[in-house]
Amino acid sequence: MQDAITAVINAADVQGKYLDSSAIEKLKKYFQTGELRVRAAATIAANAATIIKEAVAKSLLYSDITRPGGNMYTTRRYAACIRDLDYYLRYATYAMLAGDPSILDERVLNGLKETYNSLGVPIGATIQAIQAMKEVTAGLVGPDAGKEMAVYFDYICSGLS
Ligand SMILES: CCC1=C(C)/C(=C/C2=NC(=C\c3[nH]c(/C=C4\NC(=O)[C@H](C)[C@H]4CC)c(C)c3CCC(=O)O)/C(CCC(=O)O)=C2C)NC1=O
Repeated sequence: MQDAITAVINAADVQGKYLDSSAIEKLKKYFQTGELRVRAAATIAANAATIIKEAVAKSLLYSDITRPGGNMYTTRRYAACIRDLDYYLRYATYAMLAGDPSILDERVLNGLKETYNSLGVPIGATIQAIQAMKEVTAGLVGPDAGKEMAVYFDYICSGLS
């Protein structure tokens, strides 16, 4: 896993150089938004179950997916879906704190699309649910932190599509 600081340092180290002005600018931006990130992470942690519930209500409930024949039908599959959304929310929050998406590649997206395809989990509907989590989260943490979280929700969606 990488974060905004190690990303900048590793890039400089590869060239054997001190940080240039664009690297310094990246670090400045990261430190300036530090408190915002920590506050958002605390709010998300305290409201995770609500975020997921509202996102599911907005995107998946009462659709064909939750009816017989749908991939969320049966309690076991419904629970697996909710659990997956909880993974996405938690890992997006980690990535937002780190200011870097590498943890998503390593722990979430690696092999995920293949798993979904082999189990018949609908990727379009999953993306809709993640987009709904993005909206609900932004409503809760405010526009600035919401924008920051959006980067990582979108990263998961493009990794799935
Ligand atoms: C931390 C990283 C990580 C991820 C991301 C992960 C995902 C993941 N989701 C799975 C299943 C699943 N995922 C879903 C999800 C959904 N079905 C829908 O219709 C909805 C659109 C959607 C929810 C938004 C469902 C229903 C299953 C069970 C499918 C089945 O067994 O038939 C499986 C197969 C094994 C299992 O059932 O546990 C994995 C590996 N596991 C991990 O360890």
